Amino acid sequence: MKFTKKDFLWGGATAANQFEGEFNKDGKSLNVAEMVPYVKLQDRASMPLDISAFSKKNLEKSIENKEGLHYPKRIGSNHYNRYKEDIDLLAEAKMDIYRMSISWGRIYPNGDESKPNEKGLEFYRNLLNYCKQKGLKVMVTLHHFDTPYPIGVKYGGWMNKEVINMFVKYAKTLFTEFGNIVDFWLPFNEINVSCFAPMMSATFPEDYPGVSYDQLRFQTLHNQLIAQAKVVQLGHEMLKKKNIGCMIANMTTYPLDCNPVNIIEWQKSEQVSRYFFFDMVAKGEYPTYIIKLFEKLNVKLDTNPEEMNILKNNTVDFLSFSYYMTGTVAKKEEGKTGGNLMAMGKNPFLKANEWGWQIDPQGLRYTLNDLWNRYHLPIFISENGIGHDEKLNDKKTVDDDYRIDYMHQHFIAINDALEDGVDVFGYTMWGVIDLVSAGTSEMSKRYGLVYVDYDDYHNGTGDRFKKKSFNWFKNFKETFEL
Ligand code: BGP
Repeated sequence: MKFTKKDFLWGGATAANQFEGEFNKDGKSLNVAEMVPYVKLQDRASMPLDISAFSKKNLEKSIENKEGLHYPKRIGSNHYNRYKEDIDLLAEAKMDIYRMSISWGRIYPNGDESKPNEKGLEFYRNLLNYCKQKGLKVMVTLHHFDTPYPIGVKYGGWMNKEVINMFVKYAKTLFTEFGNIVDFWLPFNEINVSCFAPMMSATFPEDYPGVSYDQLRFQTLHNQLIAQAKVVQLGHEMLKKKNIGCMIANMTTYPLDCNPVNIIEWQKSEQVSRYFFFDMVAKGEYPTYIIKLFEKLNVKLDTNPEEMNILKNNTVDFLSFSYYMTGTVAKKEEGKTGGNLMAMGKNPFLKANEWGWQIDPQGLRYTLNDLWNRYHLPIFISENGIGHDEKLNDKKTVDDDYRIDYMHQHFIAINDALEDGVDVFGYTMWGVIDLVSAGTSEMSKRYGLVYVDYDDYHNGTGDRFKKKSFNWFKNFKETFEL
């Protein structure tokens, strides 16, 4: 049997801060994501990331880099200079869509300028036009962990409501410039990350003495949710299209077993770690379970009825999420594994990659059904894939059969969900051309169908080589058997 949905959009995804390089060219400012050094991990499965690395004090050292530390995201995969070659590869792989992000700091380096940086606009104009020339649809993320650092310094990051206005101004510029060539917009990548690590949105606890960490993380998220809703409102006015989503890091879990205490624990965890974020962007109001949580944590949001109306009236046109793994939840945890920000409970039925990320294609079918049943909105899977440490072989390729198997199983799960009646309309494979890992800052945690010749210290030519999975992807629509 073949995959039946003819107009399904298949493609690949990247993010500016992990892929472009040229971190200070043509007027661009540094962002928080680019300031975290690469530190060799002794034990890869010991993730998640140590978020204390994101303290302002630590990051400041990286501006002058007196300690000789290495910052892989500043060089990325040198896409800034090789974008034509990269887009050619996506077109050659017969992709329908490319998900990329625009770097805020290339357009408004300090956030508060009255005019955008023309050089930054020019780069993206050329890139987007080239995508169109090659027949690719484009999905653009406006914020992929890359709040410009100057916004952190001058405004204290996303705790400051002024940053909402700066972000809306940035969105307005992009809608004006590229509204006619971009097919889908995602104001935020994994918006819920700000709730787990507000420092990644330039909210540094050291700037807010006396304010609790819970207050910081929920207020940072709240301000981003308001920005998200305002960008939806603006997009609907300016673009006259319904093509705006919001991307959420989806961390599906199962109860460890059928012990009722574990079921209750799991249900609570699903609400707080998953449904909360989808509820906010799809239904536009704070759910009662979160209001109760705020009471318990003594979180008092700085907000007003006008903001609540904006949230309610400007919900997303489609749902979008990243899906890599699933985990388990129990009252008494039995051991944790994987995840770049949050570790998850182990599942004895699943295998994991080297970083402990548990591979679960069936879980994708479950997730798609679950979200469809809950929200009845079209769904786009904007990230999925498998990270592997790889080297080029003598034939200048990588025999990544595990990636082919991973894709095959997940594509079957998507087809199953379609058969179940879920309205899922597209998929972009993460890190389609090798790039620097968000969580580890390693180049050697590779996701691509295309190998990029750089190691963790950026030794190498940066040349691109097709892996075995590239050819599989190129042909799967014709040859794919379910
Ligand atoms: C998501 C991010 C991506 C990406 C991916 C894989 O959380 O949106 O930027 O990198 O996860 O994670 P990692 O690079 O840590 O393996």
